[in-house]
Amino acid sequence: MDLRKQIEEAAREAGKILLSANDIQAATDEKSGHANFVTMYDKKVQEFLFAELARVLPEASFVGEEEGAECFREEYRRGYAFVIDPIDGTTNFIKAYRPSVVSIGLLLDGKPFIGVVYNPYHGILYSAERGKGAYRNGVLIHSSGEPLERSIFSMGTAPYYEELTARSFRIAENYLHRTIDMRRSGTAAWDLCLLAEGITGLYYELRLGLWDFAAGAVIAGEAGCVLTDIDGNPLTYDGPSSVLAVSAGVARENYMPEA
Ligand code: LIP
Repeated sequence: MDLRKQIEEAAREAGKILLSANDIQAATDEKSGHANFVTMYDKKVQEFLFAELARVLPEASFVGEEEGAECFREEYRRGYAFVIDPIDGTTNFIKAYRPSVVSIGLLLDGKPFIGVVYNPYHGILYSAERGKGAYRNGVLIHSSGEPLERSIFSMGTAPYYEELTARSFRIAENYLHRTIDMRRSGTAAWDLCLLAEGITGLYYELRLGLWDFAAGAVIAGEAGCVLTDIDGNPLTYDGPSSVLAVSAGVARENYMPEA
């Protein structure tokens, strides 16, 4: 079975832990930052994936959201490095607001190589491998060809970083006047997949951990999207960043935020 298929299998198995979760509120702790929660299921899924994927690719290194620090060590720039968000959309998970997803990114020599995002609640799996296209449940997908004015956009509020709130909403107001309407899913990985599938035309968030966007960025990139930071600089994969991602159609025009 090829590497991407094996990672997809691991994501589906991890998804079963989310579906079997109960009494989530009692299993919840707070991390640093505003409304930044972690549940025992985030840790359980991360533990499972670290073990399972180490079996699949023994030479790989690992970085996961629940390791506690946005630690990107030098060794991740060489060879394979898994970048894992065991439950992207933890607040959604705690509040039973769907979806929350399992997000597994694989970097090769510090560059995005494979991405798998699995929504166990709706049985939807997105995956991509560099140079081989992006897929939704095994069907090839492409981003939208529509211009901004005929698109809906999604945004992330970067809720853990209150100093970013004012700018996040200035940009949202600016895009609301240039698009049809706005959506907020609560999970960056899912937002990037909806962009890849041509449902939205633009997604942005002013600060994300590498684990929030590593997998979704491969999927969106392979579906024809253009990804930068919020100021239009090339997206880097060595730590937290802002993300601005647009469809192939929107990429053809000036789409930078005017705020
Ligand atoms: C979440 C992101 C979401 C963002 C949240 C949070 P988590 O990731 O997916 O887009 O708005 O603040 O960062 O913490 O649930 O893995």
